[in-house]
Amino acid sequence: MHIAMLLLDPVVASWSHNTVNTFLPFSSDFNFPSLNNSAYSLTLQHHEAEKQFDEDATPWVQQVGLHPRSYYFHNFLTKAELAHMVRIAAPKLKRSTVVGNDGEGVVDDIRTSYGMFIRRLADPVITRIEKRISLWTHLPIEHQEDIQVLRYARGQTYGAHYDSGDKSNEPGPKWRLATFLMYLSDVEEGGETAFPQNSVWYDPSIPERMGPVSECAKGHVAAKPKAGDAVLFYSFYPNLTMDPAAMHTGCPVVKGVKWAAPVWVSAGADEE
Ligand SMILES: O=C(O)CCC(=O)C(=O)O
Repeated sequence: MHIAMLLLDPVVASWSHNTVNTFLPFSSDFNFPSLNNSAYSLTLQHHEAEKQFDEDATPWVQQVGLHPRSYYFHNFLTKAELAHMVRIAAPKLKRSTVVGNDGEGVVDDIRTSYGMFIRRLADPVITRIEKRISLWTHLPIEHQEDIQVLRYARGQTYGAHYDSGDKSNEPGPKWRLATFLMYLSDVEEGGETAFPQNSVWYDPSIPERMGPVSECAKGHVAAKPKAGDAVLFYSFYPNLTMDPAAMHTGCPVVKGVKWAAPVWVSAGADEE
């Protein structure tokens, strides 16, 4: 019973940065019941993975939100990859915009960060990251928009918003199924990505294990920025209706600086 649950647990999986392995379910508590051969070898693999687990290096993923469906990727980027993105972005930052009524970018107080876009497939490092995002969202790389790199100084924020509308909405981007948001820095305080609209934790013990968060994130499903980690959430249910709980905010940075890199992934290929 216990081992069956372990083998089928879809919540936690690990991978390596350059190759994508078979899912290795990760759990710290099991003993060795009698098993058939294939289950036994998977158990041994799992045992090996567990011995080598390094909190600051081993990539693994956990579901954080039931609503919206959201997943936290620990150690998604290597230090070299995140430094590469910051190096490209730093000299090119401009005040971030939102999509206006005519589809053009407009400056708005709801979004006070600075940012820029890195062209898709810009170089081998960017391509490798985009391929990894494609593998983990299970959505084709052509459906990704350019990676955006954002820098938030103290007090800067992105107020509560949806990344996508559907056909029933007025102007603005549509059919962005998923957002994959990479964190390129730690933040001393604040800067969480929080879901303030009736979000529900996957497991009610997660917030306590996550530790203190700023006022803006309290009481909501939230992800705390950590350099190299990422959060993935889906703005639509599998039946293609919008998930109201996908409303999210980049909480104000209280202390430190936040670097983040969102990628929007749409239902269709990006035409740019
Ligand atoms: O910075 C964040 O945590 C959120 C960013 C965001 O909401 C966005 O770029 O759509």
